[in-house]
Amino acid sequence: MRAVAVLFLPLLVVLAGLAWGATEVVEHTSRRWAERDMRARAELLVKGVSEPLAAALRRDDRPRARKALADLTRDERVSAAAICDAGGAVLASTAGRPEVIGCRSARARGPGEGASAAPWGFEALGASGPAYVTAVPLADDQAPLGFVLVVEDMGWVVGREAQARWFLWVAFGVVAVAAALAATLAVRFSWYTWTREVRRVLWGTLPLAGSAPNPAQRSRRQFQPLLSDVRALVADLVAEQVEGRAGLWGPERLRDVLSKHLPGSEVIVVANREPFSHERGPEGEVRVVHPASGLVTALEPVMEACSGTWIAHGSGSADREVVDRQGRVAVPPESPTYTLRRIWLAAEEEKGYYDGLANEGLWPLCHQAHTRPIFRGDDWAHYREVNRRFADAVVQEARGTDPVVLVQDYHFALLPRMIHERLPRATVVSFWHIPWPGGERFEVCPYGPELLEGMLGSSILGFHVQAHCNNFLECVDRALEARIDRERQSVVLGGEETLVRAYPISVDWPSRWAGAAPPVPECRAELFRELGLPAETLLGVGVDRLDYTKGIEERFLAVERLLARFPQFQGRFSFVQLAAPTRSRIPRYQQIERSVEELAVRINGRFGTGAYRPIILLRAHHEPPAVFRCYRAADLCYVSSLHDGMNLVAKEFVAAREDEGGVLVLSRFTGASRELSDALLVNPYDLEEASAALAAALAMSREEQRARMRAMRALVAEFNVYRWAGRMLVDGGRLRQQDRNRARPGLPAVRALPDPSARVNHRKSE
Ligand code: ADQ
Repeated sequence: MRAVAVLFLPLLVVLAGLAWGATEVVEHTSRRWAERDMRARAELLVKGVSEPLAAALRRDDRPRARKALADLTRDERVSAAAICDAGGAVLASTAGRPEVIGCRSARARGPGEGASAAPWGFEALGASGPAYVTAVPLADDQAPLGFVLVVEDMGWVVGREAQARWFLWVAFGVVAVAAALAATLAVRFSWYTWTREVRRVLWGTLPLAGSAPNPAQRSRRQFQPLLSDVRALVADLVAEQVEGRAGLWGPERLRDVLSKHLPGSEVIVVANREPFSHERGPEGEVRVVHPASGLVTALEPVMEACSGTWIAHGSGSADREVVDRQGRVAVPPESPTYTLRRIWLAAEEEKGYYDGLANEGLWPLCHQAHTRPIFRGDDWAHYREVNRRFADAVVQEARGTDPVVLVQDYHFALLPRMIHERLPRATVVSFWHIPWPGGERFEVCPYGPELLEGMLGSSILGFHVQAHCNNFLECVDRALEARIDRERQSVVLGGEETLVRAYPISVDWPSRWAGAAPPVPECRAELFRELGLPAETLLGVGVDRLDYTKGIEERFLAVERLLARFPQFQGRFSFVQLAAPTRSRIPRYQQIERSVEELAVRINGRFGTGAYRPIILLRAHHEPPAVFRCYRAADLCYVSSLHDGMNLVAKEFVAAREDEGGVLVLSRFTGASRELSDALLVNPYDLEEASAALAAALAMSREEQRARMRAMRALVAEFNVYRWAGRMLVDGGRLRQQDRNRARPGLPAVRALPDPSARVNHRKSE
């Protein structure tokens, strides 16, 4: 109703304005027409008696003039008349001529001496109201003789105008009412259509609270592009509302979410990488190491917030020495809050599952970084077997029948289905931390359908960005006989639905490592001292595992190009690269380690002088305090990934800079570039663009740095890792509730287990 009033009132005002304007125009025009008519009529009347009047004027014959004037006033509209001589004196006048209508005043309103002898007229106040006075000139052959004043009553004109005005107002009133009715109906109709469509969208949005929408109720095509945006928004709003709180996410809120949405649930994380490894040091001591891994960076604070169990491959040299008989150890070592369960893998298992299928097959398959994927039958067998062993561990660790299992990454594509088959009441939320390739590219993988089926054992399957979700759906479409619901962003396989959603990963906020670090100037002074850099040095930083997808070679080449193009930076700019060796048993990684080192040597040979080194390559794993010190000491951070699911280094750099200083130069091919649009975004292959961005970063004013950094910090603060985990867990909780509701007696079990023997039928026939 308010919408109708909002539309109707302006309409009414506009119509009233139009009515007023129209009456003005009509009155003015009809008045002009009436005056013209009255002048014509007066002229005609005067013409009829012009002879006696002209004679009376010539001879100054007043009785004759009066008689002729009396003839004039016989016309019903003429109330009075007078005859004036050429000098403007009244020669004769009928009775009833008002004093104000005189010969001199009439002459003064006329066209003046020597003007044409056309009649002229004017309005005046007559004896019985408004009157129109027409002056009709009289002349003989030689000269003007004078003029005749004809006073016509204007009552009829005024009456006609009032009538026209009344008609107009009535007409506009009718139009206003009709328009209001039409507007009301239109608004009601379109509002109904919109709300009906939005209701449909929302209904489809709350996938976790209802069954799949009836095809007959599908939203219209024009709403399709809006669907995912509206869905995401509504899901967020609903989540905020359900939680009854807004503001930044943190460990406490995450704990609240867990207790509200997954009350009494145990959380089990499965990841290849452990959050802490125990290594034997050179003096025989056991050291705790934080692995260089984005996944660990993201999940460790989550586990601390919600306790539970983390199941991972025990890969540290002293890992076995600190666990109990079941391979369990409480972590973090300094103040334990959750359990780490280690799985031991034989060397050949590790080689086949981890080095082989996962890192020589799936990693290059999913990243567009021009390294050919390698698929070996043995590796695939090990991959399946190791996935099965982790499934066993999940079953062993589960205290109840319905844990929430968070399956992490490309090492465990088969695990979700294995868990689902053994713990059908478990809620399996999987997250794929790397990009997902397009359909054509994925088809080179000989085990594609099995991988997809395995992943579709998840209740929820998460990727960093929507594009990866879309790619996944495309692959399912090409490889499996599954129903894809693009509106709900889900896949139904064997009667079971998996939601496919984008959950952009992030870092903890406020960053504990930044909080624990010394102030920025101190970090800078310490690092400069350690590296032997002069105080005025401009410093760039890169932090990566030594992986070919990270574009470290392209980064060094961009630094070289910067120094060649902008010689003013020679001797003044150094780039420190923290490079953690990774997957070193794989030949491609040995090759990248070599080529990165050779490149650093070549560039240092070309531009280095004395103690000055343009590239400082620190080939080692660094603990987080050292990494954050570098972020805080640097003038810029360059993330040049050739393809990256998200890239947490970019977000860590932002989180590290509470001084709002420093510039982030970021590859467009990272997931992070979709969020951090205030970074200087570059194509890392384009050395001209990249070197220009580095130069711009080094020349950027403090104000601009601050403005950009402030915007990025606000974004990372809001979209932090607690939110990432919270969103997935809230969705998992809702899905779980939905399953429980359906499992109540008398209701059909929609998420029934598929028949494993029938699974081969899910493959699309060739
Ligand atoms: P990664 O490929 O491992 O992660 P990234 O997201 O950049 O990449 O995270 C790397 C992490 O390792 C950061 O926390 C960084 O501080 C740390 N690190 C890097 N080099 C280090 C070094 N030399 N010493 C010590 N620590 C170092 C995968 C995907 C990414 C995705 C994450 C999280 O490839 O796209 O962002 O998972 O989902």
